[in-house]
Amino acid sequence: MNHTPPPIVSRYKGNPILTHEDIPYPVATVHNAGVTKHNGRYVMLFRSHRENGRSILGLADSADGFKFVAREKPFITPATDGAFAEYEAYGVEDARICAIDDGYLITYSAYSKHGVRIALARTHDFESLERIAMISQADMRNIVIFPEKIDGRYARLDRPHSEISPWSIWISYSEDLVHWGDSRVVMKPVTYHWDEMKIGPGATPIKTPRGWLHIYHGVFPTMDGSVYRLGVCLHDLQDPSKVLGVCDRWILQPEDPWEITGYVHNVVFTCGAVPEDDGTVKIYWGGADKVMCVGTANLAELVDLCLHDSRPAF
Ligand code: BMA
Repeated sequence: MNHTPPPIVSRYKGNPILTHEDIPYPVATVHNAGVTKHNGRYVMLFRSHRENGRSILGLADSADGFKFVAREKPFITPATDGAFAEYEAYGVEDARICAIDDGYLITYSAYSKHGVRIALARTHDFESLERIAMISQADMRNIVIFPEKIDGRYARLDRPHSEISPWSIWISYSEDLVHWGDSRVVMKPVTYHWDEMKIGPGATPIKTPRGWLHIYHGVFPTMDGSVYRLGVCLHDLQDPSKVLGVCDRWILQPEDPWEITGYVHNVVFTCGAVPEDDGTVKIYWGGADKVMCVGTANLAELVDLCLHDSRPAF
């Protein structure tokens, strides 16, 4: 008898959907992509390691969200002049896309000899890009911006580093997208739990009738290195600093060969998910920091898991 429960996330049979072999310029990996819909088509902003170990961001387009074609040239490479150049010199990584106002905000990790911090840029058409500001100091990764203002302010989930506490998810607010503050911690790893080592924001939060659904990553340390998995939590619609529930279980863990072995083994890592009109959500993840994968889940089921199979946010 088979006692395996049906998977929460159904993997697409054609995974991996994009690899370095599909890219028309030399790269070693394709992973950790932000994804959104623009004019009815899917746009994927993926990260690639160059063969010097530093990363750039490229674009791929799709009509159905499964079959993507990469563009001829990368979209974001480290700035070579101006205020951003000093902080992007070691590469740009892990972009998230937030559709808001009349365009798309892009947050990405900027690496340099000064550490890692987050840059904010905007596009209206995925053809041209305007860099807006560096929106954190060093030691911050994984910023996702809520796709609506809350009480007149932009809101974001972020992940500062800390030596005292395991790395946790915080919330911050801004009136102008440039200056952020009013920060407080909203969710922490739980000891001897699948996410006990660190957690970080994943995909741009999705609005549902019962709250903002956030797909995040959690890390567990083992004798064989760390394992990256995905989980879900739900934030209050009016006050997203309130976590209404965190699903006790992971929703996705490395299982396919290209998730177990690659550039960094045992990693599934998300930077983007696209909700569909039929109540499903397409979740995109990097497999082993090497390839891009996609799977489908039911949004109401994910919300139920947060509310009815939950562990404390702290
Ligand atoms: C994190 C980030 C991610 C990466 C993950 C697994 O710290 O660097 O970009 O996917 O590690 O290597």
